Amino acid sequence: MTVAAKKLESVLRVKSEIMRAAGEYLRKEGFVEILPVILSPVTDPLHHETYDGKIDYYGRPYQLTKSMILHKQIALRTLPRILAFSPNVRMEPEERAPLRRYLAEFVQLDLEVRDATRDEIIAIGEGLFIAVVKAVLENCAAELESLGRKLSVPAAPFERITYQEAVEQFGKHYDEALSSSLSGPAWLIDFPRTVREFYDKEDLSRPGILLDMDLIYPEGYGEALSGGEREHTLPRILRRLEQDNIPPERFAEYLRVVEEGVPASAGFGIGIERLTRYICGLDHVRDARLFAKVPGEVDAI
Ligand code: ASN
Repeated sequence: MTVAAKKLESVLRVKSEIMRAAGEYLRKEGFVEILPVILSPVTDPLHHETYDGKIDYYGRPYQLTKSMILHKQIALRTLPRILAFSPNVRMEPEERAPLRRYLAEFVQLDLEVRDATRDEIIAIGEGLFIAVVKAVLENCAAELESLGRKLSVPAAPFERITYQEAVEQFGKHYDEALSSSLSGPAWLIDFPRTVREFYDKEDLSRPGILLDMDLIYPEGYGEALSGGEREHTLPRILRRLEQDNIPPERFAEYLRVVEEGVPASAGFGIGIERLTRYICGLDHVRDARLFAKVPGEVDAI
């Protein structure tokens, strides 16, 4: 076995443990795992441009899932707490490749909780992260050793920084500088409406500010997850679509269900390859999975 193959084996064993431990932690917290959606007439519009994965089916455009956010809200009509290991296809432009944390195909552990607040979902995120790090330290000591990775268990609650503070301190492209400045994972909260998608809930007592968050890894590894409380009423969602210049017809199927009623909720999605990259201390997210597709590269299998 080559050194590279041996390294990949260690990474994939750690990744398998991450997924096992995350599922176990969430099940103990009352979550039920649902199967992911791959194909739908609606998906996350995202705030940044990607090439659309469109498939024509009986003359109707279906899209490959960019994130399961809209389906998570709908699933909460049936179950109060859900998780899914959700494959996402985001055909990012080549300019993102140098950031070393984008893949055109990746998996996020997506979860959503009926009637939850952002504080409640942040506490679940901290518990999940700590449980995963502990499990890897306990069950993958040999793999971490062979990867030369030293990890410590962070203490909750994690530090919180507002978007405005991050921009004041590190500028608009705060990402890498903020992450490099941290000694442990930290929450970035209160994004402005103009930089996020329509489904993150606006704090009506602070118009223009959202009740959402990212988790940022330390050591320059950048963004770990995104989530927040959700807009769930038809008038609010229509208003947000209008503010984002998105024609409501684009989300007709979703809006029909919203009109029938979807519950208030909060949740997040944490990228499994990025989490594996951080835990294993890998230079590039491509080293955190088999069959990695880096934006701009066309020869991947
Ligand atoms: N999964 C994220 C969320 O729950 C959405 C995303 O990935 N864009 O908010």
